[in-house]
Amino acid sequence: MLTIYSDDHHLHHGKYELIDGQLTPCFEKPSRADMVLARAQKVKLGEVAAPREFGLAPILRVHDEGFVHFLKDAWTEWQAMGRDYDMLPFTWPNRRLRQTIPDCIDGKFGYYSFDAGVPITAGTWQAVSSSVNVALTGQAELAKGARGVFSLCRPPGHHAAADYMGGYCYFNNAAIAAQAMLDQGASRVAILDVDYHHGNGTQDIFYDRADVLFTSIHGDPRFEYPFFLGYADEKGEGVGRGFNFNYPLAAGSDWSAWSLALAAACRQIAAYAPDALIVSLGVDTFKEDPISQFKLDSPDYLRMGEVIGALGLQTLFVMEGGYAVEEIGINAINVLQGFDS
Ligand code: SP5
Ligand code: ZN
Repeated sequence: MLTIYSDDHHLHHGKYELIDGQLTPCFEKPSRADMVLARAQKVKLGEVAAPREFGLAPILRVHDEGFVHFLKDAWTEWQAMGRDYDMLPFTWPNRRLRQTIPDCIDGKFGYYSFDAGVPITAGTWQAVSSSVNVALTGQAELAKGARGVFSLCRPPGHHAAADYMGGYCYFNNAAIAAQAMLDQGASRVAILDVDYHHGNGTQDIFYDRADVLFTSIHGDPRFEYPFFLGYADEKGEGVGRGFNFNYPLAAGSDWSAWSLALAAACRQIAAYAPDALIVSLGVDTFKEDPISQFKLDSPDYLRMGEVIGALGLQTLFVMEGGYAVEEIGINAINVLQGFDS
């Protein structure tokens, strides 16, 4: 399988996130993508290619213009305040607060985010732009006829909605790739989100649409981040009703429980008969993941890939989460090897 990868992700390396009440070194760090790339090369998964440059147009098909420009200019504005350390947001427009865009950088950051898991550094804009290009280059290769392509995106994207970032995610790489497929003539695209966390951003972007089916298997939001979306009764709205399916699972779920949800999601995807499938590939379902509570083991990822491959669809894999850095390469690449087998 062809892998699309850019070294630009190294330019994004936040220092801290807020976890368990403490400023903690970021779990979302450059070594994650390095380990996945190293594994792809070690097992000779296939050619590794650099992304092409797509510019802002495909991003603006999904994301709000004010949001995009905030992200583009944020570091410059921050530095103009005399600050040379990482940006983090700390106030959000909660219920009964004004949904207004303040003038100052701290206010704007709160408006355009939903948590403190999105540090912005000097290189964040370049890294998140390249991550989108990695997804779009994979999409272009799929359009040329490839059966499966791996977009080794970093930073990840599935928590980012049209006008807010959060959960280590800035631009929604998978959603931008899905929209590009539709813009190039596809009628229907299915997204299967296997990351441990609910893909709230992707769900939100396509919630009122029937041309993208969104399915997600994740830790039940009653106990797990992102807490405020991802419940089983979220089925879509308007013409999108019936095109959104969530499978929230209990803490401690292993392959036996997880694979039942995968089988159900695959039945829905098959019935939808999409032109292509996008897999939001997070491997934070792993039993030793430091921030997660599922119990998948490394061989389970081979089986995951086999089940996805049995759908017989052209498939773009877009890297999302996974924080057990030692095993992230084995687990992610196992999915792709299972798919190819
Ligand atoms: C892309 C992705 O996987 N984003 C995940 C963002 C999760 N952020 C909140 C993490 C909360 C972890 N709480 C458990 C701490 C264990 N001591
Ligand atoms: Zn995750």
